[in-house]
Amino acid sequence: MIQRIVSISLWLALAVPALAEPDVIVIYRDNCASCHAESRLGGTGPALIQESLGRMMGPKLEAVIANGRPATQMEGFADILSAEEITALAAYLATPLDTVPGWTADDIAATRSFNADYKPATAPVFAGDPMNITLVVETGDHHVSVLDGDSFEVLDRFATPFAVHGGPKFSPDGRYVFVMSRDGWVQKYDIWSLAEVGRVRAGLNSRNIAISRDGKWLAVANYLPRTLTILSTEDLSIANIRQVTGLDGTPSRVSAVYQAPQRDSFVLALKDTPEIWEIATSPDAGPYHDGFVHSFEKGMEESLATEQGLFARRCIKVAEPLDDFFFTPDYTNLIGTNRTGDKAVVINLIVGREVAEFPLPGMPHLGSGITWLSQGREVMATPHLNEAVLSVIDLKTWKVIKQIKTLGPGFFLRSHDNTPYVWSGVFFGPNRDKMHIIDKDSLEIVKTLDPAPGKTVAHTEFTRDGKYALVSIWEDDGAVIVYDAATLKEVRRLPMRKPSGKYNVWNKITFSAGTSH
Ligand code: DHE
Repeated sequence: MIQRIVSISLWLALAVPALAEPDVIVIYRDNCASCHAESRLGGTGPALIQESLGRMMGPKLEAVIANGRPATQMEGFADILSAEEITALAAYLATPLDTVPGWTADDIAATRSFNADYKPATAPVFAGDPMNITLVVETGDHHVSVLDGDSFEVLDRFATPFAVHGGPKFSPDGRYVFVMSRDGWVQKYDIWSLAEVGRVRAGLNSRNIAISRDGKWLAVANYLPRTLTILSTEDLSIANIRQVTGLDGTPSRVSAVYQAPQRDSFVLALKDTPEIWEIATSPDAGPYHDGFVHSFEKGMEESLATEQGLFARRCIKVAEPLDDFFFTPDYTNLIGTNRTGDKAVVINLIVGREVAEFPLPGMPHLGSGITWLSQGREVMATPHLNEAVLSVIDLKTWKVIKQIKTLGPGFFLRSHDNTPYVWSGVFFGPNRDKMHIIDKDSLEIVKTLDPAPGKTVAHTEFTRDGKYALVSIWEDDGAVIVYDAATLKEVRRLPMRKPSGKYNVWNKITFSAGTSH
């Protein structure tokens, strides 16, 4: 009898395909879960469920698993998994979850927690200039270092939620900062007191945050669920949850949300529907001109609004979804691209429609764009994730006036009013250890720094006065290098765990032209 059971089991084992569901789940757990979470609801990487993957199913998904995804942390698995395993994994990811949890106002509220030891200071607890604090996001061990911008002393180092992405946002007075992680947590930190205030999970898979001009509201752009969550900055309570559904009824992911300070609004880049949304952060938002599709819905979500017109939505129709934005310094015009497209579209926010377009192939990364005056004309520059160039665009004529050839595709750009240079790192390829220094007038590379051969050198931030430039060695045993921004000589090297972005309070709250917002 026992022998018969063994033979049947053996037969079953041979008859069952090599990749039964439990095997695929093990492959998923071993290779994918550390970034995308065991639940598939996303962590450092996006949620791997039908709702998030959208059209990226079947062979497209297999190609991404095999070869990785340019410009992201997604590496290829072709050397680790067999073709059969990759196919099975893609099929597994296409299967719906038994239940996709919603993320309701109650769910969000249940995650809100506060630091019991927090005591708000009445003045900064450190001697340095609170406006010259620079935060360093250390993704190596999910911490933020609070750097004194004059002495470069680390005043505090606090733990953040898992996988912070995008720039932290400062309150207009520079006292508080809000940090967001890809899995939707928002953390509030008091710089004066050097202490966390509290945190809340505003989404399951989130993109970035924006703070309103008056500092009262914080918007969280979500991929999952398809919502924009607006929190009160005061106590992280929910002020509004906006379901993001296009005019044709298509639910859409929010690629990013931006503050348009002069307009008193949030502007949303939508990934799945050809619309741009503007959400009023004051009853006096605008200006607007006639001729746009404009709706002030008074649905259930709006019932939480405390003032008439607050959080009202304006919807601008565009020809195709635009998921990456850059704003002119006066926030009158928005330049948008579709990552898969080859042109940029200029949308005037007053009239609410397209006013120009120009060719811009090679996956420009407009979110990193910066502006400056070059020989009297206002220009913006953007790196490209797919091409070894920086495009420089005249903001009056909307013409690409120069493509500066670099040693590889870049990701971030930075400058400062008090420096004649733009700092542009090579982020991809064999030269990712190089940092180009570009003259703002001649638009030529005048020097290429190579401070840590073989290591990724990326992302620059300036001190408040523009005297020093801080550059990351983007490695787990990395560092922030402090350069004299005039002589381009290294003056300090501060050890850090995979430092990514760095954010100076003054440069951020004054919307310095040299920094992306
Ligand atoms: Fe980012 C900012 C989108 C991948 C590090 N990134 C932003 C912003 C957007 C964006 C819209 C501006 C938001 C803000 O600051 O409020 N990033 C995207 C993508 O669509 C992309 C290509 C794919 C993705 O997976 O989301 C992407 N980004 C990455 C990375 O792989 C990086 C290098 C590492 C990481 O942490 O994920 C990365 N992104 C950053 C950083 C900023 C950022 C450090 C803030 C830059 C700044 O100076 O303000």
